Amino acid sequence: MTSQKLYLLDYGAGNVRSLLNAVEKIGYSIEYIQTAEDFDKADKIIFPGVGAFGYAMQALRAKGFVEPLKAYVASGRPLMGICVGMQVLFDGSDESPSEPGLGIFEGQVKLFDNSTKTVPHMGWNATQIVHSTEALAAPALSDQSRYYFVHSYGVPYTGQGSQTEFVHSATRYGDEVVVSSVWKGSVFATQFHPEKSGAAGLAALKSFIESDLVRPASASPAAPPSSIPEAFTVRVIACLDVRANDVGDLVVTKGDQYDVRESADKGGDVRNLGKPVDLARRYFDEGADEIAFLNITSFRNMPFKDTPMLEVLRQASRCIFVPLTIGGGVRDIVDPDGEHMWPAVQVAGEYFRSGADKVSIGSDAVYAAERYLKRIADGETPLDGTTAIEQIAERYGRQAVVISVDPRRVYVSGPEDAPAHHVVKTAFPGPNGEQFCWYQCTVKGGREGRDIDVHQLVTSCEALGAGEVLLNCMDKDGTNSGYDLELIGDVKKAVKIPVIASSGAGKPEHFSEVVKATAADAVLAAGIFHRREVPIADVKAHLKAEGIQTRNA
Ligand code: 1PR
Repeated sequence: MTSQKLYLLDYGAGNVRSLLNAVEKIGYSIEYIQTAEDFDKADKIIFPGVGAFGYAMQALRAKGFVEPLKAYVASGRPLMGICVGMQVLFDGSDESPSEPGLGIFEGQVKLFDNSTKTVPHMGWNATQIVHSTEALAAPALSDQSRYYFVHSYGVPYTGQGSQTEFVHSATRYGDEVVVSSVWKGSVFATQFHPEKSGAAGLAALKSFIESDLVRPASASPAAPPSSIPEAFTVRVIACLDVRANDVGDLVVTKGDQYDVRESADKGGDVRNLGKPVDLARRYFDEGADEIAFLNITSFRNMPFKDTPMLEVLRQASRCIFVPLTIGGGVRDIVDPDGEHMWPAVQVAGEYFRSGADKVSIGSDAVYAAERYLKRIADGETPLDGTTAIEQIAERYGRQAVVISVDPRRVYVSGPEDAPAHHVVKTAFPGPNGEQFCWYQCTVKGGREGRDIDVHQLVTSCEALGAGEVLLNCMDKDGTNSGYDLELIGDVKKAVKIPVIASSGAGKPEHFSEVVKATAADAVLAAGIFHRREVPIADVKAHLKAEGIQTRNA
């Protein structure tokens, strides 16, 4: 395939690796716009958006890009904005009230209401084309497809006034309908991430690149917000626990209640279920909505730059076009030479630059929550900006920060036996008939229990700025006996951010059960996918049959 050039607006937006990979995948190369003069030579620009509205506008201004960008648009040359790259085309955002937007489109970006739903809006949703322009070459969005959204702010869709001239599609998220793409003249922009939206997203990107897509100037009647259907889906996530085995090969392994070694009579080796990139690629092809790699031993004995997970991410992100999460060892690190220090935010930055979309933090989230609670108990300001969660959320947005929780049950006779903890009544009594339990958080891959419960952990981490909870359960991990519904339901009620149900999936019915019983936002499994016991397609078909919307890959 010939490699043609596209221009990418480089304003330091963080992770553009996924976009580069997607553009290359469809046969094009990227040249960066790094100075105001570079706008003159550009004939097709992609304007990526990562992070916050204010950060993006400040960066555009600092680079002297605001006027050249407006002039470029006025000249009628094509521009495609993505996510925050769409939002900054509007007048302004409640996210950064002091930073005016580019004002190319009329309207204000507003925060979603989290009293009625989980925020961020994170996952796969439909885009409903709202205008009746008989366009010869409309950007290729399909009403039948789902696209990957991740944002806490959006432009409310009204279908009135100037919106009839530029709104291309709208998307319902619970009780709100937002603009999901705009198209006017030769400006096309999406709130979702085409580069993370599988085949449908690549098709949207390709249609922008390969056609002229000039929308006729006349306004046309637009569909009313009430006509936009709910189409948000539950995400199905494949999780790969990765470590080196005893002969030094990097393998996907799988624990049984976190024990990843075969029994002694089978040799006691680390279980080997395949190669990380190969398996992840298989899951992408089979329709996984997201893939998580957990580096379960953190490779503590080598310089961080040499950690094999960076190369795993680089390779995986070249062939996988759904969100990738990386966990394990996201904290302040000192290299074995004792000299080179990597603050957690830099560790995360290396992962993002290698192709990750989110980082997950396990042990360090527990320590951060402990310090947060202590500051409250001591009457100090609870947020001091020193934790990895705060720093990564501030730099890359909270949607990029997942906390991975490894709890286990501690049975008690009643709440009075654990007054410092959030005790729940259980329908599954303990070994001595105990009717109650609390969920103790652990660190170091479950090897050390701490005096903090899951409720304390997730609420503290949400306050610190985490954007999502990956909720494992040591008692259920690898058992195939179904998710811990009591744990997940309890956490789901405690936070507004998305909760991923993990540990224990054994058959398709377990997935629908956990969604119906707890309203989990995503369902994750490992063992049954690795061992090919249940294909991802069967899980999705079952969810659909149970009335739960999923994405068709
Ligand atoms: O503490 O920030 O370095 O992160 C370490 C990460 O490694 C954490 O996310 C922790 O959950 C993970 N981890 C550490 N040790 C293990 C282990 O298994 N020995 N894996 C481990 C945890 C649990 C799930 C698993 C689900 C689904 N794995 O991710 O994939 O339980 O399994 P199933 O469907 O087979 O039941 P840090």
